[in-house]
Amino acid sequence: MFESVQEARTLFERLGLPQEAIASGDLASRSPIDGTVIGRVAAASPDEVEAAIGRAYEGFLAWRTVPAPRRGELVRLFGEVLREAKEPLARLVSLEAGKILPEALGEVQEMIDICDFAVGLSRQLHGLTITTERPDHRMMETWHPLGVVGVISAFNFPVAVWAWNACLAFVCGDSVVWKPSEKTPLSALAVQTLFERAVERFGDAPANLSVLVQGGRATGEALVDDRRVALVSATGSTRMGCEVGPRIAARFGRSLLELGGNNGMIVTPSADLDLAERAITFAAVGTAGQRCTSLRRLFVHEDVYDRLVPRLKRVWSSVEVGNPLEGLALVGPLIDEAAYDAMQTALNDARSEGGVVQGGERLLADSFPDAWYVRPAIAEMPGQTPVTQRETFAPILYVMRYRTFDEAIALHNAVPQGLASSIFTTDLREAERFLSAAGSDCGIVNVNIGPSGAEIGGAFGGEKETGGGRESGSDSWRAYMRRSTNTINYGRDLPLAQGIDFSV
Ligand code: UN1
Repeated sequence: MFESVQEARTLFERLGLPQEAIASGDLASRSPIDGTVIGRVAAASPDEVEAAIGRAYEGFLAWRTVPAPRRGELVRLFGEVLREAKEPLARLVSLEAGKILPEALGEVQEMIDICDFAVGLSRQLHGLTITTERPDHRMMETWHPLGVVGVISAFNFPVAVWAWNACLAFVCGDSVVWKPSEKTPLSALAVQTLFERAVERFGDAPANLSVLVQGGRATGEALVDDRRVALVSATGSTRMGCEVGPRIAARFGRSLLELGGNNGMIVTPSADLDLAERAITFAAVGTAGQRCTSLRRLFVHEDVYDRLVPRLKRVWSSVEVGNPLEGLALVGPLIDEAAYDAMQTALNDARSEGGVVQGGERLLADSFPDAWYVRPAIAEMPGQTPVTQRETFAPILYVMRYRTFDEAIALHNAVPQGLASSIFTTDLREAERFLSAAGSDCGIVNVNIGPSGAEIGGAFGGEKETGGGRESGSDSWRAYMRRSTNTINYGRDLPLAQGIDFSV
């Protein structure tokens, strides 16, 4: 029989973490696999958070003058440590967040990938040289380290989202204070320990480049309200972002928000339906529908609806649901009972709004009475009713028919969120229109792949209620630095800009 407490102990040992680290404290970690408490950690009080920020600030002051390529060396070593610890760390993520092992391995791989990306970046934190209107002058911009970066992360990507932020922050010369989800404190503790191993190998890094503060709301608030935290990067619900964003703005701090998504896909008459079926399945039921990029709204052209939707229903009724660390399950448990309740509420709303629902029922309650496994649900909706316009963090796919492409794009964009989107088509005109200024209004717009599972090389984030932040690849690093514009006069005169005459 599967023994989650034993598994947690074994993993802690394999990761080189002391068992005492998970033995006591007011914050309990429950494995969603069977609902058992697998460890405990101490939550940080607001005073402890304040002290932690002070330590991280000291770390920043020393780190900011270390040359960026040398800072990259620390992240390179961290990537090595992660490669060595990939399997046990992924198993711990499975155990604590409930995602299936292949996806947990993928999550750790995302951490390794962002390490590699950040190492390269550490030699490319370029500013521009800009032509100046004044003779014997030079104008340029320099990117400097920003300060302490606060990272607030969610349970569903308990390790990778921190890495996207932290690895960029470290090469940019910042220090990091991390408040992980109170549902996944052990994964965070493991990552912090692995990072410290890299710091040891590096040799002369300042102390407290990465500080972990565990806890719930009060811990997060202490981080959000502290003026020494130059940037707060927060991943979570739109409700959380609505509170956090204005509080940070009120003290003129910077925020990077990754909030809710309500991601859509359009399947047009020319689509390759075999590919579409596979992409829809991974995006809608993968991670038990608990990615911010999960597919939630599917718009199918009326000419292909009756070919595609019955196929999806067959997959939905047969997809293997079960223990994410054993067997062949593709769908693990929901994170907790509250997630199950929210799913049932959404399905009831869908029915009362005229939807026809297949699936959604609880599974495996006999073997796991304290865990929340569900059959993924597919809801055929008469239109884009209210329930389809809100994000429910569960495997529910709302399916709608459309007639004209204009109508499909309009429906697609008619929700408050704007994270990820996709289209399945082999028609060049449709694909390009979807990608154009008049197409999808999301931060991520894909053709012939689903909305989830982004690579780290692109900028990750979305518009509207998703919060507008961009993390990970492309030029996201700029959010973790401050820009100084420099004008240098190497002449013997003092010409003023705009030709102003101010001779005395
Ligand atoms: C998230 O769900 O918070 O694109 C992040 C994806 C992953 C990241 C998801 N690379 O699905």
